[in-house]
Amino acid sequence: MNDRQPGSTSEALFERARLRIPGGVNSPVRAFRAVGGAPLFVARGEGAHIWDADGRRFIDYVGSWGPLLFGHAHPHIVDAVREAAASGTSFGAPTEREVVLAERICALVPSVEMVRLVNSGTESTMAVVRLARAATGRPCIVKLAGCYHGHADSFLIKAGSGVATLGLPDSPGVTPGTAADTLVAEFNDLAGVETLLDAHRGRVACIILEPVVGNMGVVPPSDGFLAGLRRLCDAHDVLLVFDEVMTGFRLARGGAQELYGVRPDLSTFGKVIGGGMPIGAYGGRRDLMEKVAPSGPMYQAGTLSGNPIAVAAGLAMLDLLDDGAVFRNLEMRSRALEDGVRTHLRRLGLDLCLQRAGSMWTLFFQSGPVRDWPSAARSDTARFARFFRALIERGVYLAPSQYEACFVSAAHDDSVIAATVAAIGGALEEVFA
Ligand code: KE4
Repeated sequence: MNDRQPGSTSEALFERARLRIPGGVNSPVRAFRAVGGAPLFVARGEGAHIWDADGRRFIDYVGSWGPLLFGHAHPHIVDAVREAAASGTSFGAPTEREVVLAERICALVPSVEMVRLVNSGTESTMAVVRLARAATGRPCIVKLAGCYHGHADSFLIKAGSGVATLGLPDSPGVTPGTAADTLVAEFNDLAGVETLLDAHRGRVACIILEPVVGNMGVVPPSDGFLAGLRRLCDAHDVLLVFDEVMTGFRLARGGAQELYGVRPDLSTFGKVIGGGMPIGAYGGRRDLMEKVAPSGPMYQAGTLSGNPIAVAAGLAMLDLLDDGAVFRNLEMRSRALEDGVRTHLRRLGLDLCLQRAGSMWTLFFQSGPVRDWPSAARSDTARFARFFRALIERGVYLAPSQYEACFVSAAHDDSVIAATVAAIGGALEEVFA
């Protein structure tokens, strides 16, 4: 039965959706609460573009929040999905493709000696902190404010009042007991992390962070920060976990850890390695990963882990990464976008803060720099919302929140970048008129 009503517009679909789906969406950020108005319902995507249910075309900088490094509906990925699906959608048994994907991930990311596939970024981060606790026998984890690691209870935590105080729940349903085992420090604050580790000596299993933050807007690590965390972890016998769900295979073939030359003990991945299909992965040192069931006692499981279609899409994506020119072109196009926006900012005399890490970028509506959550939170989110809507009117679809990353894909060619820069110039004129 195809109960899709022809000619449904985003507005009509949103009306129906809100009756049956909380907030009308299957993930909160999609609801446009941070920017106002009704969300776009997407009908299809191709390359750098999406079309909404009203038939409008947009240049897309969400890209499914990071997976689509080569744009929408890349033929190599679509063909791989079709071929895999024709042989069965799931077996609940090991397949050759999973072995190949594990081998290719380990070949691309030297710190990963073994890897376990799961079905989302949240699953990967949830599992990796359980592994860190199992391996160290310590209860606490340290997260950094502004970093997002998915919706597992241990991560929906805000900082307690002082350094020594324990975390507090940041969502109803998260218990104080759970929150107590999560400690919160500031990104780019090495002294603060050290103070926290000293205050909780012998109780911290790991520090988990986005090595380049995408989830408070793009915030790169300051010089020496990641290497400093490595040294602190070694000194305190704490595991260093890089959450590369967003940065993995995007900032470089080997992710942020390749770019910055810092080797974590464990890493998490997702997004790019699924080519847009549901996937996640965690991996790292062999001595740690061998503690994961069934080779070790730490339990983690999943009906659809290693799903043949998701793995086929991921392998097709990694095939495309073999092209040596991919990252050079991504950097060239992303820099052209940055240079074009900066030209408009100078022309209009606007003191806004554009931050970029490779193909991830955010225009913060403040003078910046944005180094951590407290500085990010000083952004003028109301004016960002007007900017977002002005760009929608000009056919450009940014991430619908000031505190998100926008993504350039290999499909964003020179003409798409030029059109984006022109639209941003017009939107800035409108918003600051
Ligand atoms: P998922 O469970 O959403 O697949 O992944 C969680 C996650 C973990 N770690 C990092 C660094 C992430 O960026 C994410 C998910 N990213 C968000 C984008 N800000 C997903 C978008 C959404 O929640 O709808």
